[in-house]
Amino acid sequence: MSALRFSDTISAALADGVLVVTIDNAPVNALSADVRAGLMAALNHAEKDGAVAGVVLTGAGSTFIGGADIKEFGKPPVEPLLPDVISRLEAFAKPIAAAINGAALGGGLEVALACHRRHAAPSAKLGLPEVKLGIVPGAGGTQRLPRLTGIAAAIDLIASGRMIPAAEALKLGIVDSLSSGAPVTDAVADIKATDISALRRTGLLPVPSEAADTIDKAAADALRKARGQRAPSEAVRLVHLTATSSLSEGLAEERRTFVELRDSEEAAALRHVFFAERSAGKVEGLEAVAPRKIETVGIVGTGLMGSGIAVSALNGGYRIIGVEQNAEAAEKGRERIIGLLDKAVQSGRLDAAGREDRVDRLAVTADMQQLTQADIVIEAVFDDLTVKTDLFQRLDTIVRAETILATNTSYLDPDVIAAATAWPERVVGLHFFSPAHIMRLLEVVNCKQTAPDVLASALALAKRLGKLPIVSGVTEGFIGNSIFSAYRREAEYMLEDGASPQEIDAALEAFGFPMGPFAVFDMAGLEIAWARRKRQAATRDPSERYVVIPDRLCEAGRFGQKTGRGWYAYPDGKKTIDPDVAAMIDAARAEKGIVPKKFTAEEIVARLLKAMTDEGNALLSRGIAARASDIDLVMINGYGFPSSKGGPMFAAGRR
Ligand code: T1G
Repeated sequence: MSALRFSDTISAALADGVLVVTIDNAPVNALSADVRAGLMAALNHAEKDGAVAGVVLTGAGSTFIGGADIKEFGKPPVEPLLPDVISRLEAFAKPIAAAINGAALGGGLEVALACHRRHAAPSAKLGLPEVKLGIVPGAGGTQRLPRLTGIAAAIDLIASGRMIPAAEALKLGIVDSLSSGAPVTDAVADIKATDISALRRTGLLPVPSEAADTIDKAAADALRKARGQRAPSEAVRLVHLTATSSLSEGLAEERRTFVELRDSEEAAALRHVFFAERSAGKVEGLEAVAPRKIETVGIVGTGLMGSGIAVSALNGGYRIIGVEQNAEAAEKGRERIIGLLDKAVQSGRLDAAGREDRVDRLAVTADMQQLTQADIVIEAVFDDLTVKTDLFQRLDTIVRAETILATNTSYLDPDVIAAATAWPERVVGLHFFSPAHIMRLLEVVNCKQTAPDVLASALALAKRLGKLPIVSGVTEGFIGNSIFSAYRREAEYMLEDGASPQEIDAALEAFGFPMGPFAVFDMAGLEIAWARRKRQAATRDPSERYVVIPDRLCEAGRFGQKTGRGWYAYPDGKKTIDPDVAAMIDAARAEKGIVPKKFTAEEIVARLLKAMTDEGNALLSRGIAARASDIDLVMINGYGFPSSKGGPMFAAGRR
């Protein structure tokens, strides 16, 4: 087979009269300018060479094509543009087949859709995830996919941006076959057997007819899930166009919409989040450090947090040894963990075999000696310093020397916990967010004495748990709660200065938070912060402004939703404004001689954003957070900051 090279990333070989073109653009074969130019050159060659009966496109490595090159966004476009390459593919006079060897996403799937045939490896994933970047497919996805799947299925896939396995793509008519061997082999055979005169050009296929209410339901579901984000609703509109417009009209409208969205602030924010997630958990100098082998995870305490951590670890394929204080508590803990697995089965997230496999890997016992088998022990016991240090000192006498000890503390100082043990270098913080089997965010706390390979092991564990690991240095509240405390403090200051709880909440909800701060405090319970404020009272800086209003609420037994009253009243569970709270706020202002001021929603957002970014900048300058984008990810994934705004640091212009 003669090897040909058309660009740095595009090579080809003639196999049995078929030109097999390979895209090799590590790490994900993104459709960079070099890939696009190489593909055009390969097509020019295939067109002229009489020995070429047809073309097969495939990707090098484990990805077919991971999409357009997101790194090119925001830069001047370079010819040939992807839509031009795709139109050329579809109109090609000789048959072209896609051999989908791995993920075909975004522009990658759009390239495959423009080919005349598609053969996928069973392990391949396919999807049009553009809406997750605040854009819509910009190279024919909204116009060609419906011609294979019908409008309703196309709306669901494009508006959700979800990836589907090759088997589902086969069922939907997106691919023509699942390859038992190499997709390239099937694709070459298919090309040789193709009747040139009957080439199927996706864009020229009629849109399959389907019941109007099927389409309407798909559209309604998609818009509901979009929660006001613009890209999904534009995607729905563009897919609908296929029912009434020609391919060229639809492609033109799709391109116009794509360019407009691509240049939007929301798309820039979501691209920031995309790249932020890929740099999270990277610690300079740690790349060369080998993590310790972890297969068995010990979890002391199988309450709310411990059981969630256990399910997360079971999902990661680990063996779990849960430990409780006595046999009865152990049985309760086991039931709690299995109950969570049963919920996953009921919701269709887990099948029966997966449940059985997890139960087989689970043991919950009152015998702490079992932890000699553990490679890491995570404590999820009551957040009290004596309880935790006693436990770690006891574990020192039980676990093996290379076993890692991880504390899940939210507010205690893990350096103090580590210092109480015989080998502080094996202690690390793993601050899970509740519910631990659902929340992706995991703060990995790098204590003063944590050994590099222990930190590397914690990050490897986090990745296998499917978590988003953010490394934090040691400070009270680590990254997330430090910033949330600053946010809460500023909200209380604004309350005292003249804004009402409902005005502050409304402003933040209009900005994109699912709930404003006061509604969040009522949901979480006011007594937790109250207990902390009372603990800190003796050491509080008397010169620091202190707002007594939350204490007044707690002294009146108003702890939030659970007591039916907090910042709001909850008659029959419905949140309502409570005039008693307004009176308490007025009284507190009067005691300080504060004349209440009016604030606009913009002023409220700006002031709370500044409080978060001031704290964020302080954490960066102290080395608690490694990068501004880590802070953005913590606030988006742990505290409801809208990803469409990119996080507090991005929203405030700190990239
Ligand atoms: N462009 C540029 N770089 C990309 C990229 C892309 N599309 N996808 C990934 N990377 C980088 C990533 O930043 C990281 O870099 C490395 O590749 C590994 O990524 C016209 C306009 C393909 C499933 O949204 O979902 O097509 O940190 O850690 O876990 O309509 O990457 O190593 O320097 O995620 O194996 C649509 C995005 C684009 C797919 C592989 N496509 N990528 O996962 O690796 S818009 C997407 C992914 C578009 C068209 C529109 C995943 C993956 P670094 P990774 P992975």
